[in-house]
Amino acid sequence: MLQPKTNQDKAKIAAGRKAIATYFRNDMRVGLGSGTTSHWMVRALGEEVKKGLRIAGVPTSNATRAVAIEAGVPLLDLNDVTELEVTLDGPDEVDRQGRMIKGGGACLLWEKMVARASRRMVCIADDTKIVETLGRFPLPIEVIQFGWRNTAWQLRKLFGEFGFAEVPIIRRGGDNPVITDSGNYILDCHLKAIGNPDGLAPRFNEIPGVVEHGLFVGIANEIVIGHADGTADVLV
Ligand code: ABF
Repeated sequence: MLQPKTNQDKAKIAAGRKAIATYFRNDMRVGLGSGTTSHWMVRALGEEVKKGLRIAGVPTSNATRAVAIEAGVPLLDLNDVTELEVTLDGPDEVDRQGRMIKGGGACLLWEKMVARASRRMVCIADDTKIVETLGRFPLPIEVIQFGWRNTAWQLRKLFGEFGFAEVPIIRRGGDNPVITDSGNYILDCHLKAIGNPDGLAPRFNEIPGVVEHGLFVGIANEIVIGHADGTADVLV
């Protein structure tokens, strides 16, 4: 039995349960997102598996793998599937066009790979995550460790083209840089308001040291927004 502690937990659980009921069917191969919203969804999915739902999932982080194992959700390796039916994953922010900032949990690379390997990607979120304009949440960018300060300089020049005077900040856990599941660093970029996410997103590919970025544009097909009263809405 799920035991939410806060209203935000209740809203996250409502979104996950609605998404499971709406999109998951027997014998599907699914993507399991990272972060607390997704981890509540995985626990709820474990309850459905115990009731007989036949499903298997690809975790988008080592943390999600551990939650899925504890919940009794069968797991798949991304190397063993060419396509997943649907991925459920949570954002740090999502706008009404379904564009997201993700990466607050430093899992954006595997999340974007699994989302891209899926026929459908559904954003699951509590109602505090909806924004009119992306950017209030710092944009995470995953970079290789080699030359990361130069990569940060290249990013600063790119941001200048979009009118930002932003200096990327390496994410630390205590004194040391955070290391992602793939062994990379995360640079956080406090852009505050990203007026043209569709124009900015492809430009990161010009910088060799950038592995992946946290702008998920053109990826989510639907958004499921949960509320503390246990209800949830599907926004297409
Ligand atoms: C991960 O979890 C990240 O991509 C995203 O930043 C974060 C969302 O966390 P939560 O669901 O805890 O708000 O998916």
